[in-house]
Amino acid sequence: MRTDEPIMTLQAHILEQQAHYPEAVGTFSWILSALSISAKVIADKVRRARLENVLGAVGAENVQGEQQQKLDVIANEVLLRTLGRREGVAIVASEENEEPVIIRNDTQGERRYCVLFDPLDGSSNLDVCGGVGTIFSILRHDRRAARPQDSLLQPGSQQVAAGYVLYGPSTVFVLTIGQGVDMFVLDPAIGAFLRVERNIRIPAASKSYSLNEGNRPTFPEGYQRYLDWAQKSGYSARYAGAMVADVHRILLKGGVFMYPPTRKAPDGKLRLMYEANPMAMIVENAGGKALAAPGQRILDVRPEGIHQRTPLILGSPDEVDHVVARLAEAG
Ligand code: AHM
Ligand code: MG
Repeated sequence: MRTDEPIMTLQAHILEQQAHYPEAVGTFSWILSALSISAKVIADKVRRARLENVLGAVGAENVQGEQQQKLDVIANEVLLRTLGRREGVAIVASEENEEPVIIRNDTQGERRYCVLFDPLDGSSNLDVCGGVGTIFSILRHDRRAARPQDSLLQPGSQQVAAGYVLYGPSTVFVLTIGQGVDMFVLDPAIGAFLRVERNIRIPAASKSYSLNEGNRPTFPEGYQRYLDWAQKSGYSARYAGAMVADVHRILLKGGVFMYPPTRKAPDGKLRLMYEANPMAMIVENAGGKALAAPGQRILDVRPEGIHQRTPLILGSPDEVDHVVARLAEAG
């Protein structure tokens, strides 16, 4: 944190942002404050997981057919309980729940929002004390939608805010509301997130790529060409196996993150609504690029289902361009 700037909490930052919108009545700010409380509770649970014996799988699979970790379930409940009580929330959708939770669907009254989240991304890292995160996306609730849940099916370009929380050596909250990207760190001594950086700009280039190279034999040819090119060009590989940790590194240091289509996951593994859209909004608002394929911006993808998956290429603009050039060569 710079010592020549006033100390600014996340709460104060949200109020400062709200002041730019004279018509705002604070509903949206309440939702962000619920997310900040959830982040503090989840950070505490993650830190105490080994002590309280809540590591490992619950033995059930989530809607995606993946093993649920005990902490996936706990983090999901924390978010549902915190957000479910907030006035301005119409619908909550979680990667861990098959159906969205409709909280309110009145046709009148104040403006309401939909909140989508991945409660604990990269949760298989928990057992080894690796970084994990929460990712969220906020959309305006569309009261005209035929069914309330159809209101969720908006392209990422319609998000009003997006962010993530990284539970690492410190707890970091990265938020974009419309334009800039700002970063906060939890000060455990006072229980508040403090602003440490404003208007983050992603480096335009950095010789670093991040993807699960174990899947290389079944990547489309363009990705193989890219890896050949990058390795000949002196690139480093960095992969935490938790998207929040990988994207956070790229936001600050540059590089490119990819989850390409594979034989096992022909549409890629990552979820459009809970992972790709919020991360794409953050990266674009920091000056980076986020694509599903050459010429296909993530934020323009029209969702057909809330759990749909997408390939993802995201990061420093020059580095994304290098990947796109190799994909285009391969046709
Ligand atoms: P999750 O939401 O079930 O935790 O899965 C998403 C995670 C991402 O954080 C990470 O980038 C990716 O899965 C890693 O997948 P893989 O193990 O196939 O490399
Ligand atoms: Mg995830």
